Amino acid sequence: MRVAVVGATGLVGSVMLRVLEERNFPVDELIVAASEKSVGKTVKFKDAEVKVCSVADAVKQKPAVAIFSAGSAASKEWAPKFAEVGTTVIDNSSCWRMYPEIPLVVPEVNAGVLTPNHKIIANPNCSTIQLVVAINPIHLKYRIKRIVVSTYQSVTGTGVKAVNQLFAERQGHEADMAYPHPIDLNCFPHGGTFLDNGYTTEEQKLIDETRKIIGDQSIMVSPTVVRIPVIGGHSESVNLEFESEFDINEVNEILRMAPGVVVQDNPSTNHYPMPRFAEGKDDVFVGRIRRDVSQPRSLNLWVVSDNLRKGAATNAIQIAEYLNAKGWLR
Ligand code: 11C
Repeated sequence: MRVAVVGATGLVGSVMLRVLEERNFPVDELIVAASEKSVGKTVKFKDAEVKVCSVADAVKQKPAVAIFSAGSAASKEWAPKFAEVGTTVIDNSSCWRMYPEIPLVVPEVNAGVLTPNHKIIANPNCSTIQLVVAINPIHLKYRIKRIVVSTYQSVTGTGVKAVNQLFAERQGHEADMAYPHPIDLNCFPHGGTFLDNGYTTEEQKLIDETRKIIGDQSIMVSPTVVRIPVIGGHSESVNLEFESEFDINEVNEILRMAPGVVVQDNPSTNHYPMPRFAEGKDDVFVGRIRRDVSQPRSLNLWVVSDNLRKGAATNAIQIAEYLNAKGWLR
């Protein structure tokens, strides 16, 4: 299969190449595209050096699938051009996510919405992906009424400039600032940009994308996004209020059986999810599973995942795997 990765030289793009290789996705020919300033550079894939081409050249080669992580502006301009030549686009930007006709997919939750006619498919925001993988299996049993979620997000979610800022500050060097404040030895309740309603774009995505993926607009979501000086993954403190009473043992069992979820929950051995452990892995780790002691029908969870893998590259490639298994990529 001819596969294009658009934005292959970025943080997520390079993880996409690694995940394609690791999962043995059937790539017969890899097209690596990026912005003009990267054209002519090479990237490594399966022991070969692959030359970066322009996005326009990638369209001309009519790949079966193009996996995008090049930002919203590039997705807006180029995804329709790929779709026109018959390529299926899986787009990691926020550009298409809330269009009603564009599926927003986390395969463990809603792969069933996909059809062979969908030529642009949106990959959700990282913090939403790990949230819905963890909560949807419990929702199917007890119906979630309200979610209160506070995130502790890795600087890798912002990109390489933010990673460089963190390490420059740590080493006492002058930092090129990705954030309005120092991030080392600090944290701030600010992800994305502020909206008129007082929430940030990252928080609004948690509301809108969660409802769309789970397919229930009545679920109430109260999010706070916090950036912390961590690189391995995003963590989330999640409080769920259900419509019906639940059995905590059954919740544990549901989570242990849930696809894509690994339960790490043993307080007696200090065993709980952490970004240092989640880094480089494809699962969503769930722990601190306990009743909310302040009100009935409510549960607390701690959810951690590598935002560059399940939160971005791995989820996109799992969508491609699903389409390929259906015979829809050609
Ligand atoms: C962050 N979640 O950690 C973001 C990065 O909409 O895909 C990804 C933004 C997006 O800042």
